[in-house]
Amino acid sequence: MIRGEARRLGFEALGFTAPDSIPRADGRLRDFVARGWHGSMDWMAETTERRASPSALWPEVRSIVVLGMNYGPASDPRALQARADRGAISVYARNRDYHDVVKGRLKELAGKIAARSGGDVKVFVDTAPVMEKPLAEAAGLGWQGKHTNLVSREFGSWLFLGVIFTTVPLEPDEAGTDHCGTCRACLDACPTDAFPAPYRLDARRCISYLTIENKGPIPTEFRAPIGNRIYGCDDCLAACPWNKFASLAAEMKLRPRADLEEPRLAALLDLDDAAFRALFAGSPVKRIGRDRFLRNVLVAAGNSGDAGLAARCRDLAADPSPLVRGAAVWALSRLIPAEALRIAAAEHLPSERDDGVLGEWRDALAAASRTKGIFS
Ligand code: B12
Ligand code: SF4
Ligand code: SF4
Repeated sequence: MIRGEARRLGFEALGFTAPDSIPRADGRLRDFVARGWHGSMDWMAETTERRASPSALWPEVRSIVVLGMNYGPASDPRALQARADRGAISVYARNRDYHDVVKGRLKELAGKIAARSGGDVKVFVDTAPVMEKPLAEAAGLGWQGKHTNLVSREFGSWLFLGVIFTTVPLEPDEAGTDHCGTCRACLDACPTDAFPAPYRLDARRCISYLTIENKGPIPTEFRAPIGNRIYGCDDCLAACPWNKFASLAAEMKLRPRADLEEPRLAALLDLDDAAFRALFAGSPVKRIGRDRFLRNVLVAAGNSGDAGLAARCRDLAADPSPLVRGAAVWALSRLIPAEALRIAAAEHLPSERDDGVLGEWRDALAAASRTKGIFS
């Protein structure tokens, strides 16, 4: 019944596992947090015990159903990186928020399980303290590849995961086995060198973390490697050879919206709060808010080499948000000659407050004088 209903609801992958099936996750999660690789995601450190053990989260749980929904793209998302005037939004965020899509279906399936068995159920997708990837491996959906995400022989890197905990006893499936072999394509593909070792990720260096979770300025060392990625990153996922078996997302809500496939940076730089909310209504991008999004777009503008974007960057150097102003200064410093930067500084610096943006100006002017020799 569960397999049939799951398929009907659009879950292409499904497996069953037991609550004690991920004994190594606890030590590995603790090690990840102890090294500080979670960065500012404090919720990971605060929930370690419950996160690593389903029974600590819910002592009554007897079985875990893990589900996967395919969001495969039509083509390699990395192709967009060649178009510097466009912003690259990662595949998962080009239409409706998967949390809403997957959670609604999980609730429906869980309701059927509860009605049929009389047992209790709880559903989770992404935001709860549950380690979805090791559970998915234990339930036989695939294996955690060297890029740390779940790889499926049928869907490659492109599965969203969702989980149902239940008090109902259900026979576990066999765990997935590792098929990475000697491949290291994902490790070599990472633009910011975020893998300290195979199967291990330092989130602080990952573009997904830097552009989505990180609330402050993007550290300078990562701005150039970010290129035109303005929300998340797909490079390690897209590099995986197992994607040759992947297929296009069947769920229409997970196929890209035409206007989010290759949006123009010039148009995105014009977004005010109301326009941002309207453009990203129902999208996961909305979660980071206009200021963080504009910070990302400005980094891409700085990497574009397009001096035509400089006028808008100059306006944004006077934006009410210090996060936006700081990123605008960096973008300007990459788009206009040193002399013009000095003139812009003379215009903006007198009204600048000491909230980090002065430092951005100082660094930008110092870099300009070094590379272009105007102050020497
Ligand atoms: C925190 C988080 C992030 C963080 C940290 C990512 C990470 N790898 O930990 C950031 C913001 C960087 C992130 C980015 C992304 N995320 Co995310 N994220 C999560 C979240 C909420 C928790 C993950 C977690 O527990 N991390 C803690 C670490 C310790 O756990 P782990 O990754 O499983 O680590 C394992 C390995 O390191 C391994 N390991 C450690 N040491 C060793 C040693 C050896 C020898 C071996 C073999 C293994 C090994 O064991 C660990 C435990 O299993 C999950 C949802 C959830 N609740 O599970 C989504 C989730 C993992 N994210 C997801 C997605 C789609 C992404 C992005 C692709 C989004 C994007 N396009 O930008 C990127 C991918 C980046 C990447 N390469 O991982 C999906 C992945 C689906 C899948 N098929 O796997 C999830 C499951 C959400 C969902 N419900 O679909 N994410
Ligand atoms: S998502 Fe991008 S930045 Fe993050 S680990 Fe993968 S390739 Fe590196
Ligand atoms: S790219 Fe290669 S190493 Fe990375 S997850 Fe895929 S098969 Fe494994």
